[in-house]
Amino acid sequence: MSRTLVICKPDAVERGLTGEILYRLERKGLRLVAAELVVIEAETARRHYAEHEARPFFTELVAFITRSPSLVAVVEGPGEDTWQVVRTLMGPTDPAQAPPGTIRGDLGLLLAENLVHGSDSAQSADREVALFFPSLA
Ligand code: 3AN
Repeated sequence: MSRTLVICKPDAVERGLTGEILYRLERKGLRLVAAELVVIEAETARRHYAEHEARPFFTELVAFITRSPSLVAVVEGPGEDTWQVVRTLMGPTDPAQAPPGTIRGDLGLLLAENLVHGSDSAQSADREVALFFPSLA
């Protein structure tokens, strides 16, 4: 069993797509372990996206993820690669390039508003679950 962090970002909440996104994860067979609708604090966002700190879009990224509530969740699956299962369901970063059948491919168009975040490795999953849900660490 392993767990990973999923964020239905502000664009997903604003567009009323959190049910659709969680539905896809649950239908796949992943189990919801924790979920919270919350406006992510700027400091938490900066820590979450620390690897992008030097990138030109960092300020924009933090402003976007903190602009309105996100649905932050932890999901669990039977294998060691739950993070990868979620990434496959999400599709590539740029929704315009994401194939049909994926969350981003079916529901998104904009790189900066790509609906969903999923941890990108087992190590990131552990770090991100601990950041948003310290009681699960
Ligand atoms: P992913 O969300 O697929 O893990 P990352 O980790 O490369 O993608 O990027 C994190 C977030 O930063 C993306 N979800 C996207 O919203 C934003 N982002 C990535 N590249 C760019 C870019 N070139 N311009 C604007 N925003 C970007």
